[in-house]
Amino acid sequence: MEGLKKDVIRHVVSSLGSDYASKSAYNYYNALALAVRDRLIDNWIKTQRSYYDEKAKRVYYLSLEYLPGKSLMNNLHCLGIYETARKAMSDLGFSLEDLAEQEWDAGLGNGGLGRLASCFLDSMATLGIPGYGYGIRYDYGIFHQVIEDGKQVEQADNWMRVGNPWAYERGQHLFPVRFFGEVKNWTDEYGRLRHTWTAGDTVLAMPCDMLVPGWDNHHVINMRLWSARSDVEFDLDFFNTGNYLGAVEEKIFDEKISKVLYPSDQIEEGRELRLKQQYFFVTATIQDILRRFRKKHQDMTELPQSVAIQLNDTHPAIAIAELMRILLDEDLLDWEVAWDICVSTFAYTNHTILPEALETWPVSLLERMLPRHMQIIYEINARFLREVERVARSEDCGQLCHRDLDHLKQRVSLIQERPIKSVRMAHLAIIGSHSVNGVAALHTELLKARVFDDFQRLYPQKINNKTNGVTPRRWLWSANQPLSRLIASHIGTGFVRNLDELTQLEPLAADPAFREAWRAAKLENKQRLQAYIKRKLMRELHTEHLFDVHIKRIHEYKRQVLNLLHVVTAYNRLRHGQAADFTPRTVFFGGKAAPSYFMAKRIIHAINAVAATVNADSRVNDKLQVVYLPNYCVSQAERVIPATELSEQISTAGMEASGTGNMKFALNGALTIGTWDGATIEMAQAIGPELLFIFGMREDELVSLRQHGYNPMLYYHGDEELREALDMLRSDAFSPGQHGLFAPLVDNLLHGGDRFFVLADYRQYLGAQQDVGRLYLDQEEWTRRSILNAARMGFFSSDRAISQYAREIWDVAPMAGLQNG
Ligand code: 26M
Repeated sequence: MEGLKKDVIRHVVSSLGSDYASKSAYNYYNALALAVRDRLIDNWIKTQRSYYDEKAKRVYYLSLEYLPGKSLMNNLHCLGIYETARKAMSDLGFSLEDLAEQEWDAGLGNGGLGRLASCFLDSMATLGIPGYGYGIRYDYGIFHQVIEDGKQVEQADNWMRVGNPWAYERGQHLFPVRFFGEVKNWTDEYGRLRHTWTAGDTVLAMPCDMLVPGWDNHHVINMRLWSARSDVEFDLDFFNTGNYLGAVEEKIFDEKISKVLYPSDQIEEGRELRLKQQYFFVTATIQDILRRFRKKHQDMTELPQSVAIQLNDTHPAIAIAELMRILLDEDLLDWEVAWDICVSTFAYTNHTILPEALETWPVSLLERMLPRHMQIIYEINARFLREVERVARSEDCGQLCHRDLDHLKQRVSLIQERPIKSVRMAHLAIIGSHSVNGVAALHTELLKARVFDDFQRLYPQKINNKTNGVTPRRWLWSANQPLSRLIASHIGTGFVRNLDELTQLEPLAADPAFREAWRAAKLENKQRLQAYIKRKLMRELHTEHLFDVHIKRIHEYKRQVLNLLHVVTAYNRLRHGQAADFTPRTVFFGGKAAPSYFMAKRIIHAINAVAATVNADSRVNDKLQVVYLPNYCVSQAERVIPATELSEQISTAGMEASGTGNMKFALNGALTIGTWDGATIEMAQAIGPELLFIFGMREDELVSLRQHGYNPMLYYHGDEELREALDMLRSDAFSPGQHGLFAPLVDNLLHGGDRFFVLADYRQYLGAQQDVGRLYLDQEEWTRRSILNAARMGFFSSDRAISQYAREIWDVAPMAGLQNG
């Protein structure tokens, strides 16, 4: 402890240039972070050396998004110095918890996809897998959300304004990135046609490294984020022409590339700068991968034995064309050889089946910005379509007439003709990879049977499932110390590394003393949230209420509106005196809407309007409260999830690829109210469906309802409570003086086809909520179920997920000797 104290004081003085006697929390947080980083870097260097020594196969995880959140507490726990740090800082006059609050969340992602990437890095480090995360260091992460007059307002997230003590910026290791220009043809010594991409604009990519430690094992891996730097200052011509201000303007223009994270998920916007971001990040990453590879290899055909590249959705899929370009134009390999290397190296994970989220880029844009890549994509497509024709003809399917073959080719082509000629990035990713995986069992089945059915027939071995998982280090041990300590006092701490060990809790579910201790831990978390809400929102929570929580991105398919209709109905029952047996509850909502997503923003407004009405109504507000948590983010999730008793996972069946929040809640002892969707299905199977509150139509039932003609009006006319709730929303019951404010929301349900079947599931949802309320009155039974839920969550560790990727996709093994310290 004395060592750490000395290091902290030294950093306050010599790294931060401050007087250690002026006790600024900000300085002491930064100094502590630097002292922790010192302890990580030694292990990082040793880890990297061991990869070279053992000629280990490396895994590269390419993702446009990461959501690490705050690093301090997690790193202290992983290094096993949390207690030491707590005492050291307390000696210096600080509470560690307060210091940790000084850190800004690294919010370099939108939601599930980005957080999954961060959980996966944690698991690679813990399992001792030679992994690297590659991404972009956005200057501005996901926007900061404030709620003004009930509406979302976005503010810039300048997360590095005060510096980032965790990152190593490596300004000397720059990689060139080219755009635009033209392709020149030439003939090589064997008379083969060759291509060279020349001229165009050049930007530089600067690496920033953030270290990711494993749990108690001295293994530290790297998240390398690229930041755009102009090459103007390196090119004296720019200044020598005398146009000084012009040169500086160009510098600013270049550096725009890594300026901001696009704040939308599920909706594709097709902006030119977004494509620039993708290629910028991809080419820098591939250059870095090949640089490392070439240190020990000359023969490029050995690449797949040394390197696995995982594409996190299609966002980095241009990497396939980029690696082809290098192998063809720089290494001068033959097409077939280069293509085999690519397919054996790449693997692709799909995270959504919503059609509006499938990425396409206009051919005209690609031709201009990346002319050589567009040529290569055309060539990939031509060869692929010939192959499709060959397979289709060779197959013994007499029914396959030419007409069908033409249709098949149109459907699977990399190029889509309408509405404008574009490249389908998912098709590129599928053809260029040896593995295509979905993120939960149902999701993968839907990929095979619906979205990518043609590819499933062409390559029956390619599509596979890897159900998502979450890291128990952050989402149980670090976020929920009261519960973790209780668990550890009965079964030891092995569960942090091997989550299956939680099954040892099962017998304790029958033990009244353990149940009481479990409830006490939960209450402590509820009180901690209560204090936080009081501080931030100046509201008083009732900790004896059932805490019912719905936090995630705001999206129609996630059906926050269904939850809201339950709240309005509960409100009406209470007002009308028809709810004598109502179990008091507080309903929490939280989440960001894409700034361009009109309906999602209106949903936020509606939630806040209902909240204001309910909370102000003294007839009901001792029994029902609604809280909107502004600026939902990773560190907020870490506070809210441990305090949650009921987890809302109520997406339209078939639409949530997996969900990972669902796992974090159950791991922390919340019960789930949910639909038969995503990984919630597998959770129900692992836990026992009778221990969750499952309701609603299933995916196949929705397909047939859609086919037979779904008429939301039938539900409106047939259900008095539903009609009352919708009529209130449409009138100005929740928006006094602003008539029609929420009409778009209601119209969308009644006259817009209710694409997400809110009305179809309403009555069943109310029934399930009734069951929830009733069970909560029996605290012994509720607690028993809560314990069993957590006890059976072992499968949903990201360690299990990563082990499956390593074995079944990457063909890598954990490093010997590094796994256990
Ligand atoms: C696309 C174009 C332009 C800008 C942004 C995007 C974009 C960004 C993120 C599109 C989709 C994005 O993420 C999708 C996502 O988060 N999917 C979620 O992935 C989780 C991890 O697998 C799953 O658990 C969720 O069910 C799934 O919705």
